[in-house]
Amino acid sequence: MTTPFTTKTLEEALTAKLMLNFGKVPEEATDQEMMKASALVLRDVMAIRGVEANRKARREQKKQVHYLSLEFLMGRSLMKNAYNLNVLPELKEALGNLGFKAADIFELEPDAGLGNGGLGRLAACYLDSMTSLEIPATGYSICYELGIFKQKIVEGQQVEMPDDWKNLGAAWLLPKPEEAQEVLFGGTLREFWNNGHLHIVNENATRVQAIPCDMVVAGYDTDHVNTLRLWDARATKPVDMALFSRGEYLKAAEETAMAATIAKILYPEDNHYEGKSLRLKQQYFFVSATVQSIAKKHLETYGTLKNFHEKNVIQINDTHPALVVPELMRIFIDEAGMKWDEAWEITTQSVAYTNHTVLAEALERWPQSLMETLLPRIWQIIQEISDRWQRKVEEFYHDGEKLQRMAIIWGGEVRMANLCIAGGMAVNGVSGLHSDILKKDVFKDACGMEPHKFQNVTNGIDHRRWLSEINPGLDSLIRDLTGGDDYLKNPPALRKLEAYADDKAVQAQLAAIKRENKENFARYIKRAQGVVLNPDAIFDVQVKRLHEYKRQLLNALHIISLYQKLQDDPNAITQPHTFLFGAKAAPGYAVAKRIIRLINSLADDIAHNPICKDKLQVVFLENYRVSLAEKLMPASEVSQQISTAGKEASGTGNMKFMMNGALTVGTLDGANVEMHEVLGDENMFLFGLHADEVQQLKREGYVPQRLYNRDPELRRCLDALRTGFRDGVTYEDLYQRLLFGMGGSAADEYLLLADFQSYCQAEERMVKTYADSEQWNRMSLCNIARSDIFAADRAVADYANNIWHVEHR
Ligand code: 26Q
Repeated sequence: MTTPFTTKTLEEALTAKLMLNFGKVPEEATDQEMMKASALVLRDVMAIRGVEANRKARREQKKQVHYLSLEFLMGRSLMKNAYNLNVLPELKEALGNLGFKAADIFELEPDAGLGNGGLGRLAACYLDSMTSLEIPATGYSICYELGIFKQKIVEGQQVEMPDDWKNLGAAWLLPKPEEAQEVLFGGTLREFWNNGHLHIVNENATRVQAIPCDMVVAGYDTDHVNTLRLWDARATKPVDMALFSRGEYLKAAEETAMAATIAKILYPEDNHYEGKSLRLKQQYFFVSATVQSIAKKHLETYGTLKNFHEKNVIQINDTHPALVVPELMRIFIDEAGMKWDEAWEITTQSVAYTNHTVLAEALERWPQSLMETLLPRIWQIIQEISDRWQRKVEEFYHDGEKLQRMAIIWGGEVRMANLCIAGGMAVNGVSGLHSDILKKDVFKDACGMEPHKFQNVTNGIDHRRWLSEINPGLDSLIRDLTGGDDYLKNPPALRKLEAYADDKAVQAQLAAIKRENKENFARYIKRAQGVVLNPDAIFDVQVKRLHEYKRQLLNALHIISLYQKLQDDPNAITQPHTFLFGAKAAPGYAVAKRIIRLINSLADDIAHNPICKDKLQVVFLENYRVSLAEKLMPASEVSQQISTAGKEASGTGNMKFMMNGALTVGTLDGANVEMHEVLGDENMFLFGLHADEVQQLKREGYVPQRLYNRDPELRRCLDALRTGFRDGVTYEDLYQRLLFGMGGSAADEYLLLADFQSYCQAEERMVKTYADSEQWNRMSLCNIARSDIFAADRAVADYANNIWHVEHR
């Protein structure tokens, strides 16, 4: 790779940028201005490479990957791009020479929080790997004005604040108004014959302009760059002012209103479907603009759409972009004049669908009435797809129940997952267990008919960001032990670490690195939240979106039981133990918010009880986000991955912890299964029911009250929810939910009580192991060494080889 800068040329570029953009010399510039100038300087380099990458793509006519996702949780880019461009040391030095502190400049950059959690962060990690593996790929999403809300904790409760990230974050974006697309909503269809062809036009539609705002991303150690294309919405300008003053006035106002709302905000529900019409507008807006822009580029290069599937593959991140299927059909038929069968052949060979959840409440089902009025032509096409699919299923199975389960339109709703299965060439789950559940359970019937479509690609994370960039101490140890930086492009090189598992000196180095990272994190949290963490304590961490199936409440119940033991016997805890939580709750998810409040009540009670001093501590980390995770992962020692088996599709936080040497306390769920396959029982702390046992217990009839009656320790914990804590708030509602269920949900839906004792024992084993630091560090090193299986480079190579059929580095 060519290095774009030396320290000196970087200093010159920064100085010139400050002058051009802000009319200032470095001495006068603020940190914010310097942050923007740094972004612009790197952006220029990447943009130039982008032009070359586009030229090359056209010349070589390689197949292009298009990754469509309603979410890209990019986080910060300055340090990441500098790292990938191989100029991070130069940038730090140049900033220093110009009188700035690099760390302060990096810290100023807002997270691009255009995602909720796992699914959005996965898209960001894959974009990095696709680029680093030199795959010609483009990501597509919406340029939300407001990303995932900022969380404040006020009197123990979550309060949401708007995340106005674009003030500073837009420095990375290149608007491309000349590549704008027009997206049509509503209107009435008019059909007419011309030259023996039936034409369909939409009249009186509400039109919205989609403007690309491109974020160029650099790959690691390559000149190749890719683009994340974020669509912004604008009203179409009324061209003719005379028309405007006559009948078009209302239409124009409607279009302005639509344009103003469509890219306004990211829906903050994670793993939960909300049937809001604005959400459907967002989905079609982004899908239509994307498909039009792909088709246009393809036509420019090849002059025909007949070979579209040979030169393009569209990967859809869950069902959220499912409308690509009818939209491709619309373009092939209405705009390119193809016949249905040919259009269908090309469409179904171009689209691949990744499923990310088996939770029934997260499966998208849109009311047909909404589709019909908002997207009349798309609705017609969906009906035709549905009819033909129904005939195919009927011919294959002759089974009414299967026909119902596999239907695309049923009971007045459009089932997006079934549309994706019918309209795509591949369906994949995101871990071995999850993909098995899809094949054997959720999509059993479809798999019986078209088994070739169903695959697994276990998730992965960007190990350059989540290890090398954020944990420099560990990075340098790995380089020392594995003979250089090979592992950055070749993750299996991490396995060489295993040779040192029993090496006392290496164990001590590893421990010292963790200790320093803990101290750094403690300093940060003191500054950010005013809380003092004890670096001698075990850092036992659960960070992820708040959801009942993820069982943060089980973690809290265990802490309550420890606390009660400590109250009975002040010597019950010898090893100081700090429990860290971080979680955002969807604003409308009342139970999730109550659980946040419970954790804060518990934390406050423990903080005020002198018997807990230097023994037990609970801290709720405010506003958990990508940039906080980057500080936390290197400092973590215990990773809590305790979802009810069968519910967490994969998890990716679990991988970040493992890569940074934390040991997992977890259930056999999601990618924890693969983790266990490489680590064995001896290198993690497994507990709880397995997925099949969960199903069996539910079938047999699960009665949590029996456990309550039988187990005094558990009973005492649960009773503490009713009594509450120092702040006088009672958690009777949570108690009721666990024992009796509420509002249609079963008692203890997620089997916390069933797994309680097993969980407590796993934590006990973990604490015992921690006392044996040799053993602990051996396990920790093993975890790091075998985390290569979770590198996004591996996952993306799997997609490239088995689904996309594209070459890669
Ligand atoms: C759908 C319709 C309307 C509004 C919102 C939504 C919506 C938004 C986000 C539905 C689901 C999501 C996010 C799901 C998600 O993050 N799933 C996680 O994906 C990860 C990456 O594969 C997995 O590791 C996690 O196990 C899975 O929970």
